[in-house]
Amino acid sequence: MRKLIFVLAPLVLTIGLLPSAVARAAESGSSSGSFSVGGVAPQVTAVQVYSDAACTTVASAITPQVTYYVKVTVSDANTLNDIDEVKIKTYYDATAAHPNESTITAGHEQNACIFTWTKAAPNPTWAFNAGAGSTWGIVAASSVTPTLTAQSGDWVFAIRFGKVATETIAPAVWNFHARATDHAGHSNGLHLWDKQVLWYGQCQVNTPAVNFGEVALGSGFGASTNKFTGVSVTMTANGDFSTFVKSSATWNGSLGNIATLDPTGTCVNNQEFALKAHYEDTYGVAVLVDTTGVRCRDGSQTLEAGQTITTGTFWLKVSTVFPADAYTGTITYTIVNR
Ligand SMILES: [Ca+2]
Ligand SMILES: [Ca+2]
Repeated sequence: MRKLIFVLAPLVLTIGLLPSAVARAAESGSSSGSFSVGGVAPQVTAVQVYSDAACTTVASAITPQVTYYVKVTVSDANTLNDIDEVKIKTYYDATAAHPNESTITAGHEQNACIFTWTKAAPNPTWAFNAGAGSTWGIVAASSVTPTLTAQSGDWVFAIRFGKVATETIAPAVWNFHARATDHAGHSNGLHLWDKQVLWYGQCQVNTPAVNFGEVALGSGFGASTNKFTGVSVTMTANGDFSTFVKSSATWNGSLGNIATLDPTGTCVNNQEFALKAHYEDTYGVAVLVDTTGVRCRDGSQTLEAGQTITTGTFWLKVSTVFPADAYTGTITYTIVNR
């Protein structure tokens, strides 16, 4: 009897396991698999300024108001979808000391601009900060965002320097810096040194007509004779400049007569006239106007608002013989690099 008991015990155990085995075969099962990767910093591997949209011609000198293309090559092992912001700083460096970009915290119309691409749905945004400067620009339609599913690609910023971005005179330079920042706040940047900015100037005449009225034959020059004052001119420049003034060689009468400018100011011949000009209504130092341009005022770098002179003055002299007529011509101001 003791033997039987010994054998039965394993049998009972076996039977007892069977219902459990049948139930397990009817189930579907799954387990979750998972792993994580850390956010890694992007890398800015190249930054350069080009004069063409295809980014084939490197620009070493920049003319304000002309569009240039800054290409920034970025890689991120988390793919470019991880990039939240790409920022370009460009800044004036009077001594080519190459200060770190971290010293540039704000834009300034003469000395710095910060261009920013920001990831956004449905489209990214392109913006610039030049302080009070409004003539700087970024052309969103000409700027390029790379394929964001890629691991690396090129951002192209189509930018314009402002009108008064300081002209570089050696040793001065302009520097660039590009920085990419990802979603985790990791960032990386790269400097680009020693670009030039060329002279830029603009002269706007705010007084549409200089009308001396009816003048006596043979009259002028004199401090109070045939005088027109209050001419307003606004000059905007990113460096030293001179303003020149000139006249058309002939002024045409409404009846078909011709008046001819005499740049010597003597007006000894019939139908000659002459002009003197001074920007501050000081007759004693007024200059004789010619047809090619005489220098009438020097200035230096302005803000974007420009320097407005409202005291421009002209004096007219006419010869003693003139057909009665109303003569009109053109007085032109030009601004040049000084
Ligand atoms: Ca990343
Ligand atoms: Ca100069």
